Amino acid sequence: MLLITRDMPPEVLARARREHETRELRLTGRFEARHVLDNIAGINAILCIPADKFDAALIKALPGTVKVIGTFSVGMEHIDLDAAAARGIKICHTPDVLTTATAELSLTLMLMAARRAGEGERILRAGRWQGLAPTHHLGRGVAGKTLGILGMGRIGRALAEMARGLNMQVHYRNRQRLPAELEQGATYHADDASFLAVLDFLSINAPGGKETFHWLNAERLALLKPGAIIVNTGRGTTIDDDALVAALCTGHVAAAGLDVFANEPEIPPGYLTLENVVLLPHIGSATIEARNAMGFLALDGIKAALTS
Ligand code: 8YV
Repeated sequence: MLLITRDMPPEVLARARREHETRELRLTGRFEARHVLDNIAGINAILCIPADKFDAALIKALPGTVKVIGTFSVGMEHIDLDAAAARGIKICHTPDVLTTATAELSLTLMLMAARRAGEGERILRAGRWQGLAPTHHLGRGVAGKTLGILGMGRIGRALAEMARGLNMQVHYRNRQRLPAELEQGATYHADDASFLAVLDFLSINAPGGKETFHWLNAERLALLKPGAIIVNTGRGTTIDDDALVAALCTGHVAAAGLDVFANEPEIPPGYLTLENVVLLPHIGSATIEARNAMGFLALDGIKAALTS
């Protein structure tokens, strides 16, 4: 029997019901281990999302019937992979199929932040627009500017391709330098200081977890050129929010576009009152096409794990 923690797109749910007996929790908001443990009898597979924290304690408490956990995400930092391996529980996730959707959202945030789109819409909706004026609501263009990508994996590379189409110069920081055919002319930086110093825009497309925790802290923010713009569709934990709020207040960082937050659905209150921040509710992969493909891929992985 398949335990599904959250509501799923209709076509995904229909396929899950055809292939499995299902127990559907339709959880919303904060996850607690008891949500799974109270409903685990007879379960051999689980379909979850990044908000569902499968830490070592929860994995240890799962019964031996559980053979696989499929996550409806490319990110896997919410699952203790070592604990799962120790229990012989297989893990599957949904890479590739959300690459374009997530890169498109990084680009959306970049353009929204650069052109002050959120702020402009708020002015209109509040009835505060006084008409077109040559000096009104000036933003920044992206053409000819330097985009730095932290994390040049599948999503980072898809964003780089889009940015080249906008005539941006792409620089990147990554665990290792990519081969030329993947680099496509992007400039690799072996250290943070040389990377941050040349950027007009910084896009975070790296995974979460310990390795990237608070990577963008006060020290690295200070290395950015004044007036840089930052977007994040990776994980909220990569940014030290207090430091970014401070940099947005002084204008050292001109604007930011954020789709992910450390303690979702909580938004650090400092962002809420700032006009120069675009805030979106973790919708990087939220296209009908990507979400269906993610569900199908997770179900493929679950089936393969149960039949191998
Ligand atoms: C997920 C994500 O689609 O794939 C990931 O790692 O963060 C998202 O794009 C979303 O969290 C729904 O599971």
